[in-house]
Amino acid sequence: MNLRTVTQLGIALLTAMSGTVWAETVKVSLDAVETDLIIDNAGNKQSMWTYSGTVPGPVIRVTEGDVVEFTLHNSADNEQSHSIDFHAAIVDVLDEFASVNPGEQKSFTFAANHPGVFIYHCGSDSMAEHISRGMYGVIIVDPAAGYSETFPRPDREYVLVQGDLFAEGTSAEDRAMGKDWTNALVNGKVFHYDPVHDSNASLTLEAEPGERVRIFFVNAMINEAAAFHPIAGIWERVWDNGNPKNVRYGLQTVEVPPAHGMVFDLVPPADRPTNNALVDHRMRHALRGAITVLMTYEGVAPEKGKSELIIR
Ligand SMILES: [Cu+2]
Repeated sequence: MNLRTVTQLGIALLTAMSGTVWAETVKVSLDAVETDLIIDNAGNKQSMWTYSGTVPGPVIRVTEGDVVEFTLHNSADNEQSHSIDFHAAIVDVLDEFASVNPGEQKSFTFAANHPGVFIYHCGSDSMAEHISRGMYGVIIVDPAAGYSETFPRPDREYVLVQGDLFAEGTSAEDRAMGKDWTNALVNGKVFHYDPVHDSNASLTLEAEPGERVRIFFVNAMINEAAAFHPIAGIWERVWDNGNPKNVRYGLQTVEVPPAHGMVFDLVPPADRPTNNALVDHRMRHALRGAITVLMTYEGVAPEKGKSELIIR
């Protein structure tokens, strides 16, 4: 073994040891649940179709290189066939993403080889109806390389998923064509985190002044892009699709197309408490629910925007 080989072996070992990230097999299972859900801060309900009973469905978080062993259960109590389309997977639409009849289940595996923030959604007929009734969620694939100078570690993380609300009973065809659209949902509710525009709202996003706040934003609307802007702020960095290689700096408004996700960092001033309104600047969406307040102040509970509390 010559010196060069030893050096290469040493570098390889160091790389392996410092990476501290090892590919894992992650088991994930979701249930298709057709149920009535509260869709605003006043407690109004609507008939929704969901993954595991919430809109959006559970946040799935894996690391680049992991293998996801996935199972979708479709309860015999349901009336509809359902399916799942993971945008983080490279598979066969006619195989892995095929519909599952009520009373049946389907399992498949995929390797999460691309880092970023991806939507998952139902692809069963009519896809427009299944998505706009709530069958969508987020899978975050953290980069295997971890944090770096261009992809710094955030102090808080929040997931925001924007979706549609149509009038109860709107047909699949009308949904697809945008008829009887009533509201924009943020994490399943109208003005979910906006006590300014909705006196029934009790939640906001919170951080300490000067903290780096990372927003995993996914647009689950079926027809329209979201023009994401932090009122009274500037996106310090934005990563298209959430991939650390796709970094951009100092942006004001970023268009996020339907069924796409991006990662947005905001670093509010450190010397004073401030408020931002994270808004879809398309006024039709903003005024119908797509405004989220981020408050910064001293003394925010340390667990907010961490681990399980990146969505609530
Ligand atoms: Cu479905």
